[in-house]
Amino acid sequence: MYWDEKHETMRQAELEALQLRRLRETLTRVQNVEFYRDLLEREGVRAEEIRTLEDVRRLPFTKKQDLRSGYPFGFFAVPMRDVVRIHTTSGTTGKPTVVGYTRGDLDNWSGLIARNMTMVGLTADDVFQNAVNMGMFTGGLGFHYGAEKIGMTVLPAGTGNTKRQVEMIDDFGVTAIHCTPSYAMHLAEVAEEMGSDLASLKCGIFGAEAWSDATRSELQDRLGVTAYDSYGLSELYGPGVAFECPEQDGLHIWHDSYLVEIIDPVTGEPLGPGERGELVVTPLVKEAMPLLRYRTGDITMLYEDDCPCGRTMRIARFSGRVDDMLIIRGINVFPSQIEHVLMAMPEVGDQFMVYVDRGERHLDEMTIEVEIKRRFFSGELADLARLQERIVRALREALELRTHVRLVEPGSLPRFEGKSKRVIDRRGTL
Ligand code: DLL
Repeated sequence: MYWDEKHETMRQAELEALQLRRLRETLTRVQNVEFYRDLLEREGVRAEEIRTLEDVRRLPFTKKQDLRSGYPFGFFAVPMRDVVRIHTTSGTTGKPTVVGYTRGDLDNWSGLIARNMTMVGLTADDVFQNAVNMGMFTGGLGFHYGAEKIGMTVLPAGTGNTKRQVEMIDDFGVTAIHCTPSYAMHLAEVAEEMGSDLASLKCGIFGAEAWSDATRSELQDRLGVTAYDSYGLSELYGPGVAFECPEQDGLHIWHDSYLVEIIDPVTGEPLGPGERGELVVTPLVKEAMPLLRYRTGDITMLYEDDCPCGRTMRIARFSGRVDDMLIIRGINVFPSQIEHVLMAMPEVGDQFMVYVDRGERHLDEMTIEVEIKRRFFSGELADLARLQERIVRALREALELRTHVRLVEPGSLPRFEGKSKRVIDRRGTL
């Protein structure tokens, strides 16, 4: 099922012509932003020189720090009276990144989300619970207007009050839910405690943070849904950049609206299909805040082949962020690798926390607290010791690193309503 069949299945030549036209329009729009006027002049790049899609590589990158330096409205390319909405990122340090939208942007954005939800079979007959923060976070209003565009019955539930969320699913016959994968785990736990099997639910849309295939299996089993991965970032409108189809094998990125490159994060050189690197995106239809070659910091790769669903471009599920990478005694560790190992073990519960400390002799030490499922936790001490040793071994194989593992009681680690914060690095500044 298509929302916008023409754009979703465009063949190469036609697509490239559209991308190039839109890239050139974007180059005109960025001329209204002082930062870009100066940058392009400094780099000696003139818009007229961009004649093919490959020429995009002649343009400079835009980084998150650049956007911060323009706080609050320095990257707006239209007068404020044309900006009809503002969202911000949840920056944990310093000022957030500010994103502006024109009326045209809001229409484009909700159209992209409508594509996603139509792709997985949702229609005006569905009842949709939107269980993410409805405020400055783009996930809330982004999905709200996309779902309304399709004509779904929308519950702007927000986060928190999880028992009430479970009751709403049951009482209102909710068929589709949107939340972060960490909140979905918590919702499953509360529904089980309440004795609800969430019978009406069939579709789960989870995103805003990385989650593994093992977590997907668990969520599908416990919530009784088909779980789809949803990717986006505020700087590129928000959610709606890439989304899984019923094949659940890679995410479709809407390439009529986003020009995609994968680069080596260190050298900035382009990487080909099948090679993992940093996703760089030039949005092609953004009006209020056009960007050139935005470095997302997210790690993925292009698929080589088309999808059996008929849609073209696909990228792999995300394996982490360039800046999430922990360097422990010289070894690169992504939190997603830890999640992958833990979620594959049947005794392990839903939650874990990672602590990194500078230990004796200035060596980095990684300690992982792991919740164990109740039926295993009450077992013999010797069994627990064996389980702990097994986890240490599995982690050592995956990470090539010896870690400390502490098994903890079910329910004792923090739960997250929005994005999870599972890594606490206590080494101080390096
Ligand atoms: O998280 C937008 C969003 C809302 C996406 C709801 C999906 C669903 P930001 O708060 O700006 O925007 O955070 C963007 O979150 O650069 C990734 O690092 C991470 N992220 C988002 N979706 C995924 C995903 C929203 N599916 C940052 N897998 C991005 C892995 C994700 N990481």
